[in-house]
Amino acid sequence: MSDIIQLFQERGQGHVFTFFDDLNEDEQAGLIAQAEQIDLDEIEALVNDLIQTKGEGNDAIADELEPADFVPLPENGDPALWQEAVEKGESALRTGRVAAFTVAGGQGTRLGYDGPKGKFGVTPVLKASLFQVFAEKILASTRLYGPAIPWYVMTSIINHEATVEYFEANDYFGLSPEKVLFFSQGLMPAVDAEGKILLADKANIALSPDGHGGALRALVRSGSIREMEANGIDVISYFQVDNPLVRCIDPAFVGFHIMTNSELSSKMVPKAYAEEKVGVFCQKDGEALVVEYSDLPDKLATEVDDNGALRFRAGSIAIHIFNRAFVHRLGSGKDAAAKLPFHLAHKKVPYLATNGELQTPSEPNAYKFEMFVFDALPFAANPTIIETAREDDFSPVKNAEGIDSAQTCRDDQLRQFARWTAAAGITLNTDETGLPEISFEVSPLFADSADRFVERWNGLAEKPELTNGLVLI
Ligand code: UD2
Repeated sequence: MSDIIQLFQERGQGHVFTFFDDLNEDEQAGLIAQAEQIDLDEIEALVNDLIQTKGEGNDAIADELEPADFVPLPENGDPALWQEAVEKGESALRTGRVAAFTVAGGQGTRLGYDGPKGKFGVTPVLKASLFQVFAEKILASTRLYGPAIPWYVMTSIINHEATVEYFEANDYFGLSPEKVLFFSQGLMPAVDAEGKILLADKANIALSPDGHGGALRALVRSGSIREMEANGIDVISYFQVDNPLVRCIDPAFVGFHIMTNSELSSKMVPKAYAEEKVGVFCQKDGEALVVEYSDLPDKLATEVDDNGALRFRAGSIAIHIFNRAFVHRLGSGKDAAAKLPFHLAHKKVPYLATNGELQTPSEPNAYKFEMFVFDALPFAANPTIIETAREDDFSPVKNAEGIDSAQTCRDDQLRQFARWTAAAGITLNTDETGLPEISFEVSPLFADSADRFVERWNGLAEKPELTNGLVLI
């Protein structure tokens, strides 16, 4: 008997191999390979700590939380400091210290889109995909600053092949193929209430991605961190696949990160309303942390300060900069004191019962384990949080309809384009929210900021008429 089967039996997980003898050789090898990826000590500890002691803990935290400090926008703070940050950031970009990094391993269930979420078309006219928008923004920054900016894309077993094929089929959207680097994140098994690992079918364990926090381990395991070190990269600009408004490479943000000698920097926007589904930057015993919206007690989420503003208003929009050595420290697992915790999600997971029948539960029957990348914050030296303008950095596509949908994101892009044309002296007809009457598009390759738009527009020998369907490339 294979050692791994024996180990699983000794640890009370032998049922994973119930149908082993029914499998062909390839399937057997596949199942063994899946089992070998699972750290049974880790699963056992998680079952004990999270499932069997569920419901304890969290509330006590409420009294100890304070809002986190952040650097306000130049108009609310210190314009000279921001200017200094831009200069420092640009200099880091010119010397090739910066990489872009996208987490794209999620399932995108809420959007109801089949396939890698990054393929979803988001721009108003061309319906260019999320991946294309990011690629063009990175290309635009590369053209501006010189050295090609490498772009690391984290996928998962669910979408790795389809993602790579999509880039190949589209010539990497103008980027050098060797500068676009894909790696797959880790997986965790789903378990039942007793901690038994579930089978998806006779030959497969019910595995799912280990959360975006798995990015830190995966960056190390894939060799990406070593590669960055060899290439003199120490600044990792992190963003999620769902937000086409993000400034993938933002010199001011890079500059603040470097100036403060930060191991992990983050952007915040003031929350639009108390229930907004974003984590909140807080402080506890002098340490910065993000409290996820579902964990923030209502009392704190709705509390207002003397000016009537939400007291805990620093919303996390999942835009960060990591220091490379910091990722190495956390992702290698060598520093036992600096480990991302797992969070528990109670879900409906179809599974194969030991009698060989496939069960499709109508109620949550299983637990999944996920790490959140922002849980790295308390471990970081000199964490820096800067304010950003929501309209210039954040409009995610999460839902098929309503809030944070393709429609709201398209409108936010149009509002941004209309602000840019206004900066160049062309006033479009808009509604009271700034949404123009016409639908048009500015490719990041034409301009990716108001200033650059003005510069490019003024430089055009023949200026096109801004009409419905116009695309500026
Ligand atoms: C996330 C944040 C929330 C806020 C919001 C902003 C969490 C738990 N919450 O909410 O505080 O910042 O974003 O938009 O993160 N992903 C992977 N692998 C995984 C799981 C997710 O790559 O195993 C990626 C996924 O592809 C996406 C991103 O992580 O790019 C966000 O995941 P989500 O949709 O689960 O996060 P959400 O919207 O609940």
